[in-house]
Amino acid sequence: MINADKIRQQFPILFQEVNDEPLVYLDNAATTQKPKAVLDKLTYYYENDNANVHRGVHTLAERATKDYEGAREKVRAFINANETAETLFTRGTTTSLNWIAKSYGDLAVSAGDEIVISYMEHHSNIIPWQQLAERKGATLKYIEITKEGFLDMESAKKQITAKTKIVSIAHVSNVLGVINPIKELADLAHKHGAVMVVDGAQAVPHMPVDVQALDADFYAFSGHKMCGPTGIGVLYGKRALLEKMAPVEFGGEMIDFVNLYDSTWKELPWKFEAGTPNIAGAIALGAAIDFLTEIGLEAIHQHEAELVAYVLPKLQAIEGITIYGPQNPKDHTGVIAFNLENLHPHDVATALDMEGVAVRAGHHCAQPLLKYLDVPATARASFYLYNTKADADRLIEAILATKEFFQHGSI
Ligand code: C6P
Repeated sequence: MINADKIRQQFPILFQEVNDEPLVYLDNAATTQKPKAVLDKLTYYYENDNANVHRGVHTLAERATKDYEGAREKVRAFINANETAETLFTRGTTTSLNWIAKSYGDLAVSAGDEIVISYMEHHSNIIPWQQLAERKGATLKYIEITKEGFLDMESAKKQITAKTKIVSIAHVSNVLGVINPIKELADLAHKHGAVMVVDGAQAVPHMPVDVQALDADFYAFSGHKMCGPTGIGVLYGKRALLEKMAPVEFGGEMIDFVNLYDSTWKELPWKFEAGTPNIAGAIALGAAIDFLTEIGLEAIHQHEAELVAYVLPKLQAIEGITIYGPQNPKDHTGVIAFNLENLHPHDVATALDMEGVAVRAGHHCAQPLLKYLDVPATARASFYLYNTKADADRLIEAILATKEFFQHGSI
């Protein structure tokens, strides 16, 4: 059990008023807030250790390099990668997925091959594959979603065939709030000789993830959704695949020898990390990992499950509400997309903001999914470890007040 009231004390940003109301931050799927430990780490680094990594022999450069590579080891341990060579620092999930599609995609996909994704993917896990399919003359195929909001495994079995070279699926949907059966999908992909790519943006911050147990070939996630800074993320890849792949970017840091007309690359993981990396971001991500690990990912997962078990029935009881994804709290993560009858989600989000409650409204960068659900946009509340049942109550009260306002013109 975690004590969210105590944990939230470590997040200074949460203690402010928005529109004269205490802030309730429920937009964690977009980005999470940062604890003091992460903010302090950033300041400490810039005040004490700032230097470029891997090149200098002076003391600051050595300290920066030690902490940057130390952060990589923290990432490795956090997702249980086999070795640090398999954990590359990127700008975030989007960059990680683009690197896979460009580097592995160009290597492994030819005309007539198939790439399989699903209708519940984020644009970052759609467009790189569309581009790859176009470059190579390959076909992009979609796994269906069941009426209940789960990935349809019968459809997966039909779509993944001997022609499939890549399967790429979100571990957790940023709209439907479902956890997808990655190990089962990986087994299916491997049976047909395809690789399994996982978009872990909404999973790694919220539950224990073991890339080896999942047998994922590639796994992508972002630091800013797990209490770390923006501009830093991770691409995990199995060594055997990364070894074969060409770097996506070229320049300083990633080279071994540069001749006039050709060059050789450093070994993994550095061959992919061209230019000065986001050193402070990586080190602060390491601090975020320490912070989350100390609380415990299983405990965080349980806490969010408890919040969902508390808030989902209360939401479901609101007249005229539609909640997307599975209706049983035990099948739903802390990402809850909803609409109120006759109200535009942007109006709902604006009205909730007037009550101090921050939620997202829009297509959530998942336009094909919203089209599939036949809805132009939704509101979305998303919970994290510092949210409490009191926050859930404020959400419910604000939704009821919003309904009242739009029906009768006053709150
Ligand atoms: N989803 C949301 O509000 P980046 O922007 O690279 O850190 O993450 C992209 C991304 C990829 N996959 C999934 C499942 C995601 O949810 C996201 C980011 C945010 O839902 C911002 S659009």
